[in-house]
Amino acid sequence: MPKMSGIQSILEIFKSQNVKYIFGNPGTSESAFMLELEKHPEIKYVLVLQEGVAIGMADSYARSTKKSSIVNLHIETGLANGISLLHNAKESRTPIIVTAGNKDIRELANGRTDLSEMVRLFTKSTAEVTHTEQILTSLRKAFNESLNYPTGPVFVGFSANSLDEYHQIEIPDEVHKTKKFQPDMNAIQNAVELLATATNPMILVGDQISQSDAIKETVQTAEIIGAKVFAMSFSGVNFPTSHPNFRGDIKLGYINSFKSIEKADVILSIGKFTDGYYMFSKPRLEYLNPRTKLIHIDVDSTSVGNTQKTEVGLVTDPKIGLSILNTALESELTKNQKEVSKTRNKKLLDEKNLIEETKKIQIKNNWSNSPMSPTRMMYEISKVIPKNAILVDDSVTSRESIFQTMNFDQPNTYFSGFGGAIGWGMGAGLGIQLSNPNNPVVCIMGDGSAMMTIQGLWTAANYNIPVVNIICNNSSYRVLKINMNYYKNHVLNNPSKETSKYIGMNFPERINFEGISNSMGVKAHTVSNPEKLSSVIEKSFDSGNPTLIDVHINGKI
Ligand SMILES: Cc1ncc(C[n+]2csc(CCOP(=O)(O)OP(=O)(O)O)c2C)c(N)n1
Ligand SMILES: [Mg+2]
Repeated sequence: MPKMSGIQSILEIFKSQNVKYIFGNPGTSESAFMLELEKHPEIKYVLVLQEGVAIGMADSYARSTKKSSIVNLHIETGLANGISLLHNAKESRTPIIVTAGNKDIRELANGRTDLSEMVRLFTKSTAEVTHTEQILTSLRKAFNESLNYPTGPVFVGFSANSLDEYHQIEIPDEVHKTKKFQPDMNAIQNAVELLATATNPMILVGDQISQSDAIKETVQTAEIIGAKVFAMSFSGVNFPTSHPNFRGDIKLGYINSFKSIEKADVILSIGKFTDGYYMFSKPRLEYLNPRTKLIHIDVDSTSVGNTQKTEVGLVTDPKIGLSILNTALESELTKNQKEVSKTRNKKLLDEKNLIEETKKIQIKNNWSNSPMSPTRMMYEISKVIPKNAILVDDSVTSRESIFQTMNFDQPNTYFSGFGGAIGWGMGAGLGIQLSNPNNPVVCIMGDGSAMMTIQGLWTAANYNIPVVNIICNNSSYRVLKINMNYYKNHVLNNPSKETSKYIGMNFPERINFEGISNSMGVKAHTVSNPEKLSSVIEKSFDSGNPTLIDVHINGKI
């Protein structure tokens, strides 16, 4: 067994796991990391100037490659800056391994912070290596736990002594995703019985579908049972948006979402039951109509049958579980039941055609608004976005217009953040571009969100990561205004004519993104005339360099 220092073995383990990038921002406690990295040209250190950018990059990189990504932050101070977006990674089950240096364990009583304790709430598991001999098992555990179901971020801290002291270590083989589990066949039978006799079945799709590559299986289920499909989350492509059965997003806990699903007699929910959107008092704790029977599929036994009344719980990988369910449905549905499903599918197709017509009318109605409407902005983008482009979406209230003008039918063509912390997009665009070097990447962000991690532009420029960044500049935190109105009208039940003053939700002057971007080395353009937008986008893609387009749009609510 070779003898090496702690930090030597950490980087040898990273190498054995085929780690290509470390996203980070160093401090003095990471000196050992930075020095040892000099001997590892196969691992590229990507410097960010704000920790949120590193987490955003690692989040999208891991989701796109379906492998654990590595972040290295500086002790408690750098870690604290990363925690906001680490919350998103925890919510979206992203396999990130966050590492940090810590003080020597002998300083336990001399002001050494318990980093594990600090990040516990935002990770799947945490560990602090206090002795060199703990490195192998702690990192093996980190790769395994981050990558195996339910996937998620983990933290490993390293005391200074553990990095410098020597030990004997056998470098491990690469860790692979191993635990894909089959469903309980009795539960499958119960699900088949419920779905076969349902008169108004619906499906709620969640992000575990894109994570498990289960789009095809979900589409099959929807078609076999003739179900309307809603996305309770859509941070990856969980269902083809142009499919006749797909009806877009719902936000569980909100009145309109309840109205969309209250008539379902059976709901098949796939992935984590998505909550967290509703932030007011008087929440609806049960999302479904009490008469609706719920079948819930997820990879996490603690999420199935958890807060919601559940008729059938299926703890399984959705790809495997749905494929078994589909075979059973195909063989057990009667001829008559199949006919009924077909009729429902036909009705859903007619409805979808009408919806598509309405979308076209809405685009026309918003055509010549000044300032430009978000709908016109997205229409102009849709005209010129390359066929093989990947769209990274952190556009907040402009998202609706993205889905009004574009479809996402193929896996890995669309990514958005999930979990609520703004600032995800700026790093996420870079992470998607690094993991997909041959695809054009366009990253659409709200002005508020972009400003949270605007330092990402420096990283784009310095590593020449050619993302086309597009800002929805509405000079406001528009979503907060919409939510303020909801609060007044539906929570306080006080729909007075007098509008709120929206304190803390307006930027009196439009932020000068062109100036900020140019100052960090990313060539930028400001566009307020919609006629000019598509040609600026085309030129940006053609440049092969990172660019920023600041689009001045209407923030009216
Ligand atoms: C880190 C963090 N700080 C604050 C918030 C509260 N917040 C949620 S959305 C939002 C504004 C988003 O504005 P913008 O990106 O401009 O999108 P718009 O609503 O204008 O479409 C804010 C401040 C948050 N979610 N996360
Ligand atoms: Mg805004």
